[in-house]
Amino acid sequence: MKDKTIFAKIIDREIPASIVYEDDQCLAFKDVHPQAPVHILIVPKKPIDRLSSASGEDQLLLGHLLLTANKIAEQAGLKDFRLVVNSGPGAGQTVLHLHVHILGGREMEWPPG
Ligand code: DGP
Repeated sequence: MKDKTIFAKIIDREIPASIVYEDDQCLAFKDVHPQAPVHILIVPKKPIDRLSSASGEDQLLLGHLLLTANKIAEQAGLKDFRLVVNSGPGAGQTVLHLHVHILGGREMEWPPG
């Protein structure tokens, strides 16, 4: 069996996190290294390692993550916000458990680094 990622341990309450939302499919918590005044991660409870590993059977789950991001951003008081999904180490993914970053509370620049 593969080693549990840090996010799987947060989902299983083996390590603490500042949780802001939970339902049967996903958990959202504050990023420990915030890159903006609001920086929240949404992770599916299903352990998909990266976006490019998701398949057709994950279609509803992926839609759920985006609609949940809307809800969490609204709860956080964000009118405008950015979602980021890094898929793979070359794209900056450091934790190999699919997650969506919600960033907001400051002006965003483009292109991202
Ligand atoms: P990424 O680079 O896309 O894989 O983003 C991983 C994010 O996870 C990064 O912004 C920092 C955050 N992170 C890493 N370890 C922990 C942790 O133990 N707790 C929390 N809350 N966030 C973490």
